[in-house]
Amino acid sequence: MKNKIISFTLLYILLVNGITPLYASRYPIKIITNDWTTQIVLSIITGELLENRGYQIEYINMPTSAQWYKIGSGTVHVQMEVWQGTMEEEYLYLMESHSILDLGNHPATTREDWWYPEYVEKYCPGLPNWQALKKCAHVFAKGNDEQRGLYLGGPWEKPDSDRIIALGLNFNLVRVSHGDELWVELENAYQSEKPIVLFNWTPNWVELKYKGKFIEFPEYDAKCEIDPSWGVNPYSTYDCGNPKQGWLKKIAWIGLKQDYPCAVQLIERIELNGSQFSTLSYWVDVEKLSHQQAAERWLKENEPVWREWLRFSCKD
Ligand code: TMO
Repeated sequence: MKNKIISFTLLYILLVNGITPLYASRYPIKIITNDWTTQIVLSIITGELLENRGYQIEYINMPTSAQWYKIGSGTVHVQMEVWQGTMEEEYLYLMESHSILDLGNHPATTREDWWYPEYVEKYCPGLPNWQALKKCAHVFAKGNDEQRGLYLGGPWEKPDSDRIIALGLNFNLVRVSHGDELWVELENAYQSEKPIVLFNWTPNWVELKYKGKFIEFPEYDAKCEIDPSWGVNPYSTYDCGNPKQGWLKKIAWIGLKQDYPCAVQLIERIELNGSQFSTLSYWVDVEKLSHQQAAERWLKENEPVWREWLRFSCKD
């Protein structure tokens, strides 16, 4: 009888605790997709390569604002594009709390900031210097407020309304909810040479199609965002631009390394340069390929590149 109880107990322990973890550890790797082109296409490329190595993957779509807590707690696992200009603060916070891994930088220099097509200089002499915006805010006005300019922002930026106030700009901020909406407005303005100033970044398709420039705000400094006394406005933070030579990196939830060290190694090996990023977005935003089609085209045209990424021995 005693033996029976023991063996039942053993069986129970085995079933509940012994066998389950074996399967539980083979969870799908969850890759975050956000709301701009290259991030989505690169996520699909990454997913295809992980599948090629035998992993199950899932794409989880969310805005960047919702991702930090989730990647820090392991609800989602991989983010292929973290941009310094808009996301450094959250990245540093998660690194300091030891909840994510830095899986390396892409070999690309990035910039994210206010941008305008070159013809706008006719309407606002003195650009790209930000001081010029003080004199010609009205040129960018839209709707019934004829004095205040309109700045069209993306869903990712730093507190731009703080920057507008800190620098004494007579501008309203309007944010789109998906990156694609910026390009609709840009195309419309471009067709009729209307003044426009909007959020843009590099690498991106825009530089392959249009001439234009970033506004030169006061030079970025980490202190600008935490120390009011720093910079042109001694009472305010955010009185500067974003970094001009920003990084672009990949991150993962810290637990992924323990569960799937080889998958982590593969993600470390995946990297694109600036012109590859621009090209991916050109295929989608100008040539109108779907994200999936762009990922497939890239894989087809760059087989030696990704074969090399896959060439390492490691098995999870
Ligand atoms: C993060 N982004 C490239 C859209 O600025």
